[in-house]
Amino acid sequence: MWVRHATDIPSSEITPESVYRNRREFIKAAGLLASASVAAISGAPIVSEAAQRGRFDTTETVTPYAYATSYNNYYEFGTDKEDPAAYAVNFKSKPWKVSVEGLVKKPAVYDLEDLIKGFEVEDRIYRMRCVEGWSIVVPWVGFSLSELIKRAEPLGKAKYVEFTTIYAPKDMPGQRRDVLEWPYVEGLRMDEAMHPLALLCFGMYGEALPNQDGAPLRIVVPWKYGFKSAKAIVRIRFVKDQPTNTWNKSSPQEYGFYSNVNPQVDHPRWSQKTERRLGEFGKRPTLMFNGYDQVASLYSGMDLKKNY
Ligand SMILES: Nc1nc2c(c(=O)[nH]1)N[C@H]1C(S)=C(S)[C@@H](COP(=O)(O)O)O[C@H]1N2
Ligand SMILES: [Mo]
Repeated sequence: MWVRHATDIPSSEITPESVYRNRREFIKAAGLLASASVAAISGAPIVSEAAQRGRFDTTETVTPYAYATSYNNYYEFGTDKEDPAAYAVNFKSKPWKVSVEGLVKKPAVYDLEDLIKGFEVEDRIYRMRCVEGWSIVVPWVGFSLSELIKRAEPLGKAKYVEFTTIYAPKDMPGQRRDVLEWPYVEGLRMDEAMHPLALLCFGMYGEALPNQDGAPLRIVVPWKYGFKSAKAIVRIRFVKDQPTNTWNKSSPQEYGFYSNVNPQVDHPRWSQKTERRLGEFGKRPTLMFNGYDQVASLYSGMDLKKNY
């Protein structure tokens, strides 16, 4: 076991920043994850939580662990928000293989441990906003997807990266129903995937990812609607043409390929102007690119109403 399992934590436990930071230090000290670049080392003087936040971190209040792990979207385990926590409990996320393939110089099938070995792991406190109008702030654990992509050495012809979730209908009750086409597929344009904010993620709150949040490996693309952040990834494929993502296939008028958070483009069935942060009352305005303005240049010259 390379990190303590999140399921060992009582769901009532609220995880303030100081606690999960300390846990991350513990994980590092135990050599269970590759050493991280986070400046703080165990025994360092106590600094304010805000001061510990890194350049990618939002300064907003972190959503309590219990909310982020009990209100989920993960249709492989059912369509209700409570289903993933209830039905993913026994999902086997180990051993886990990931295939890096397609238009790359170095295709390979990795054991998850080898896929992430040698990279500098960070906590990244990101907002994530679901197209349904709720949002969370979570300290994810991982590293920039761009690091992995560089190691794979994509060919010039590779214009997009496609992510595929495991197909395991025996273990994923939702895959025995045709609510979506399985397996779940997502994709990013190469420059989006190379943006340092795009995170290859295998933990949250200093722990391994709980099953309901996509164990053992997912992506987190914080400027896009949550469905772009595919869970339980087994295949990363470099391709020439824009991949057809599952939600686009299911309902093309509602879900595009880009799916950048955009309060000016309403979903056909609901407004995108405001959102509710899990654990809070009331609504807050939704921000363009979910507040991640640094990605705007990726889309200069593009009509983001057409390319929703
Ligand atoms: N494989 C897979 N990945 C998925 C989904 C899914 O149904 N299957 N749902 C997506 C949606 S709609 C959202 S909002 C986020 C939710 O992530 P969370 O449950 O960790 O908050 O996961 C995304 N990734
Ligand atoms: Mo979502």
